[in-house]
Amino acid sequence: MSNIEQTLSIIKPDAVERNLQNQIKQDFINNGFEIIKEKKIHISKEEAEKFYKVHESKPFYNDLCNYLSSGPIVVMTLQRENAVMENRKLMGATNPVDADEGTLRKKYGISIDKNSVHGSDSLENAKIEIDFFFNH
Ligand code: IDP
Ligand code: MG
Repeated sequence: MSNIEQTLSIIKPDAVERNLQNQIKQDFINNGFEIIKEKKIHISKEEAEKFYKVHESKPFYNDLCNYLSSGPIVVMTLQRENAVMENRKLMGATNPVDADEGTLRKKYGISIDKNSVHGSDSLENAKIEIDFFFNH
């Protein structure tokens, strides 16, 4: 039984700055993801605050929003079987020092804030996040 899903992926400023986007896109393709939509953008602090609203109460919220709006990012809609969970597995743990060997955050992440990639954490949030970047 197939369960094709779409999820939202962001290549964060630290990775775009190091020109890693093609390598990371190839990692997605090698792991069975199809890149359905893609755009390179530079969002404002206000947009970052909206995107990360779930983290509003966290002590790192302000830094996080400054960071995501600090430079260009690449946002993508990725599609494959169980895309949400498979992307989370491919990304690895939030903190690169805890991420398993071979995961994107292990390979490319610099620190917990500069961890190179974002991925939706549920199918429900994937729909909201895809809508946020691609449907208005
Ligand atoms: P996730 O990106 O693995 O889903 P979340 O808990 O949703 O992790 O946090 C969103 C982002 O906020 C993380 O990717 C990371 O960059 C940043 N972040 C999370 N926890 C901390 C922290 O304790 N200090 C600084 N930044 C953090
Ligand atoms: Mg998250």
